[in-house]
Formats: sequence, C-alpha cells, structure tokens
Amino acid sequence: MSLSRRDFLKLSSLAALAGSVPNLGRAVGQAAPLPEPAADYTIRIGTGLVELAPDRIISTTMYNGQFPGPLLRFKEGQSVVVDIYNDTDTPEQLHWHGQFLPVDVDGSSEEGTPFIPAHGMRRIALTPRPAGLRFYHTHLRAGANLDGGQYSGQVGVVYIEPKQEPGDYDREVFLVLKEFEPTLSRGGDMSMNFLAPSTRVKELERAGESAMRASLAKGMPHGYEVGYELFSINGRMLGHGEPIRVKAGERVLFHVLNGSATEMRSLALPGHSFQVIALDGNPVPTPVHVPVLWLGTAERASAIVKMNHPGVWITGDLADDDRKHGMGVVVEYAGRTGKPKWAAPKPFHWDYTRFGKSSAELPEPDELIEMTFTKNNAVEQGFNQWRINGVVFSMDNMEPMFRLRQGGRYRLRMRNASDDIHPVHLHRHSFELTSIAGKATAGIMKDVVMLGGYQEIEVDFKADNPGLTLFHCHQQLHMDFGFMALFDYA
Ligand SMILES: [Cu+2]
Repeated sequence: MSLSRRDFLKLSSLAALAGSVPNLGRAVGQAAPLPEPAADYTIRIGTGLVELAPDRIISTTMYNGQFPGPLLRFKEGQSVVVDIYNDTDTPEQLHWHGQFLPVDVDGSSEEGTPFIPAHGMRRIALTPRPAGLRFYHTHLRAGANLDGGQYSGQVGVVYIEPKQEPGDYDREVFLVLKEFEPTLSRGGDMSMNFLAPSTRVKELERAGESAMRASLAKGMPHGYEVGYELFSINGRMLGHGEPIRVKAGERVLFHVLNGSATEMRSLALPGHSFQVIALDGNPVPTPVHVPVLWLGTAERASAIVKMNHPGVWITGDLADDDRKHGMGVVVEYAGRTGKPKWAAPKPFHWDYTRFGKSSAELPEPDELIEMTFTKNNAVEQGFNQWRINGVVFSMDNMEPMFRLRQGGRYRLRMRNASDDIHPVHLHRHSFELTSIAGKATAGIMKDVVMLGGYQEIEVDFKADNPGLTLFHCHQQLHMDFGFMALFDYA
C-alpha cells in the first residue's frame, strides 16, 4: 500500500486524535465527541529561514514559517481548538506558558503531556486563562545541542483578552526579545547586579563560595555558559526592521516578552518612562513609572509609554554590545527624521516590590516548602549541574519531590546557594510574590521570578489545578542540567 503524504498526515492525525480524546474531554469538562472538523488555529512546527538583517539570514525551527510565531489572540474562558503539526524529525512539545491548563495540553513531557509526533500532529482544546500576556514555546531538553530547545525560534506571543478591557491606551505594540547563533564559552559571566534589594544571605554565600573554591582546587574549570552572535527584537536586528511609528501625545502599550533561552534582558527608551501595568500578564497593584524594564528569561512586562519626547530614538538593551549587535528597535515620531539616538539612563535597580502592595493583607500559608538551589561546577561534560534540595532532576526518576493538597495555600521559600540569577518558573499556576531578598510585599502575581545570587525569595500559591506540576529554572542550561522538580497533588 502506498500512502501519499496527505494520507499519511491524515492517518497520523487520526492516531493523534484517538490519543487525545480523553484530553479533550478533560479540557472542555466532558467526554464529548470531537468538535470536527475545523480547528480555530493551526500551528506548524518546521525549519525555515529568518532574515534578521539582509546579510544575516539564519536557519532555525519556528512556528508557521515565521519568527516570532503568529500572535494568538484568545478570549478569556472561550475554548479554542488548536491543531499542532510537527513537520520536523523530532517529537515536540508546545508549552502554553503562564496558563492554567490540564496536564494533557500543558506541553511538558515531565508532566506527561503526549508528544506531538515527528511528522505527525495533535489536536488539542484549551480554555485560555488567565487574561493577559502569555506565550507559547517548545519544552524540549537541548543539553549540548544549541539548535535545540529554546535556542531555536520556537517562540510566539499569546494575548488573552480579558472579559473587561480597561483600554486606557491608544494602541498596543508587542516586542519579542531574542538572541540567535549561540556558542559555548567558559566562565566570564558578566556581573548582574541590577536587582534590588541587594541583601545576600551570608550562609548561602559561604556555601556557594566554598563549593566553587573546592571545585577550582580540584582543577575543574568554570562550567560552560552560552553567548550569542546576533540579537533581535521581533526577529529583526536594530536598524533592519520597520520603526515603531508614533505620534506625540499617544499612549502606547508595550507588551514585552523575553524569549531568550538563557539571558536576562533590559529595555530602555531614552527620554521616556515605562508605566508598568502588568507583570507576566497580571495587573500589578501599584503601576509605577520606571526608566528601565528588566526581564528574566520568559518574563513579560506590559507598560504604557506616554509619547512626550519627539524625536527618532532607539529603544534597546542597556548592554552596548548586545544593542549594537541588534537588541533594539527604532521609535520614530511622526514628522521627525534623522539618525536614531540612544542615551543610557541613570543607574537603576529593578525592585519587584515597587509594584506591590502592603503585605499586611496576606493570608498565612498552610505549609512552608523550602528549596535550596546548588551548583556542582562543570561536572556534567563540562556543564554545571544543578540540584534542588540535593537532587538532580532526571527523566529516569520522575518521583514528585513535593506533595500538595488541593485547596491548600503554599509558601515556597527559595534559597539560591549560587552566584547566578535564576528565573524560576512554576507551570499551570500563578504565584504571589511575598518576600524579595528579605523585603515583604503582596499582590504581584507572576509565573516566573528572578532570584538573585545568594538571595532568598518567597512566593505563595494556591494548589487549585490538580495534576503533575513542573517547577524549573527557565534558564535553558540550568533546566537541562538538573534544575527541575515535580509537584503532585495528594
Ligand atoms: Cu537557573
């Protein structure tokens, strides 16, 4: 029997459909027959070319032949059917970052989401929530393969429109920050002291530094880090895309996503300030103005900029080298011409608690869960290995580390015994920031938070979405080499 490619796709899609019937049932709340025939959205994972600049064309895996992937605008609570085709030779996972979804569709094999087979497809149904800026990305381990995982171009924005949109702006601009052409390097990490408060925990510092001294004394070099050749916003290097065209007096809502595999990013617009109205898509209690946005890997910020400083400007990363290699975009006022100008803002520290409210309103948690993060220098083929409470995560041992009782409120106390910043992420739930480096706060709901070197933070979350739940550092090198753990419901 010979099969055409079309038949093959049909067959494999039927197989995938058969496999996902119960998932659909769970996602829409009943074991109903499939909502045939058309999907609301189709996503194709495949390899293609991205023109970052006329002489900088790269090949990578991406969604629907474009980088970033198509902007998906969902409505909160309104179920959608998505067909995901995988045109590559590798089984894939598409993770819906920041949403409260069932395990079957969340897009993480660690939680048990079925793979999208190589040259196959999966049809899923999901009910988008919560409202706000989310995104979708691959969730594969890359390890030493710098074409894999989130080093690729598999990043796209999801915007879930709230039931009531305040709409206090003239228009929206979505910005996806992303590096390409990664390479391995040894040590030489730049100092990243942009976080406030800067309070370190002496005990963590002693533990981390003595571990580092011991490994250097044994002749171990620093573990590999990843650097990049090319930098882009919305898939274009600075100077090579269309400028963002604005008019004096406009209020522009910027939705910014750090789509990096490994990097922290900053963004400034000379002469302007960002009024941060949401972090990770969730409205903040205190929408203050800041001169710079700082975003860990996978973090998002939504900020209104009042266009009150006419000219032609560069909005971009504070790091001169990264900006000059592409991490920026031109903002051009109507009627203004000339060479785009950059000016570094005054030194500024990023303090999440500025956007919070008084912690007096916090309910007591039912349980405190402690986690300590440690680094084992360069032990895994030259890569640093990471442990949570002494355990290196492995797909060979999927025993959940933590048990949750449905309805309980949990406080995670996360302690960083390393000098690296970790953008830690919890799947399928949001958490509330309750203490940042010893400073109490409340009301800021997030799904990723940067934990500074030798610092401690606390977040609270409600166990209200049963099923395996992955916790991990979103830095690809860290998650790939041990920095993951599973929660399960009792
Ligand atoms: Cu990390």
